[in-house]
Amino acid sequence: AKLGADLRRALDRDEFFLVYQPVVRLPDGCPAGAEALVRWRHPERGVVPPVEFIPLAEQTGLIVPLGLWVLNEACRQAAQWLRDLRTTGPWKVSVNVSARQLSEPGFAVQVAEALAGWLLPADRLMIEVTETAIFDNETATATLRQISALGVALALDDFGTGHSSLSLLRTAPVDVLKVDKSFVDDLGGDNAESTIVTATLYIANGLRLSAVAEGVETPTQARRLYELGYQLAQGYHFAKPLPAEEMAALLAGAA
Ligand code: G
Ligand code: G
Ligand code: NA
Ligand code: MN
Repeated sequence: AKLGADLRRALDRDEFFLVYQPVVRLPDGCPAGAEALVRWRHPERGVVPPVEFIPLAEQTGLIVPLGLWVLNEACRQAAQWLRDLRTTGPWKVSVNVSARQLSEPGFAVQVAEALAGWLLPADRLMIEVTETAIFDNETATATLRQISALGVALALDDFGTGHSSLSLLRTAPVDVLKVDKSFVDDLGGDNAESTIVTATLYIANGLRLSAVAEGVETPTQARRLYELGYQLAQGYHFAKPLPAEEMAALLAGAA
């Protein structure tokens, strides 16, 4: 209960911040993007990980104002990188959005306002949603179509672990499949996970989508993914979520 009360005050007290995990191109290791991940600097507990407060924020509805803050902070940061770094690389910044936010009728307008307010070109932003967040949710799917029409990319996060992955590819404006870490963990050998990782890339290629392998922790996994034809990956093997300045340094060196 205490944590819930603290969480309600945390936005006003400016206790949240974002870290950024690079998405890298497997052939050359260059950053192709950065996933924004929220952190909470609690005055007594120190940094609280999102697994401890995102579910709470979802239950209480606080995820709506918190998510709006995350969206704006990520757009602000991306626009600043674009001005400061003068990189020509086609990197995007991605933001995780939960079901509750997508069900808010004004969400697509808030995305448009964030882009306009921070002068960020729409093609620099990606929204990450889980299959479960949009499954059987007409409002969410309609919202995603509006966001997609702005030119913002859409990634299906934790792909393969939610509801109805394949039928969503027919109805939702998806651009990127993010293959869940649980499949990448067990990559190698003659098992279901390897088949699923291979099949996901086949589907992505056939539908002209990008595929990102998530949670890559070892050089062996990275090599296997590359051999399978994966172009993009993310995980501790490449980099953990980084402070904004460290992410900026990586983007500055990107071709
Ligand atoms: O970052 P890890 O960094 O511990 O994130 C744990 C979980 O919290 C993941 O499922 C991630 O998608 C989710 N998460 C991290 N940041 C955000 C955010 O800004 N919004 C939402 N809705 N989820 C987030
Ligand atoms: O659900 P989502 O894919 O947004 O979750 C991202 C979460 O995964 C974050 O908590 C991030 O810190 C974590 N993460 C990213 N790469 C790795 C990795 O290689 N190993 C592990 N264990 N977690 C990772
Ligand atoms: Na994500
Ligand atoms: Mn994921």
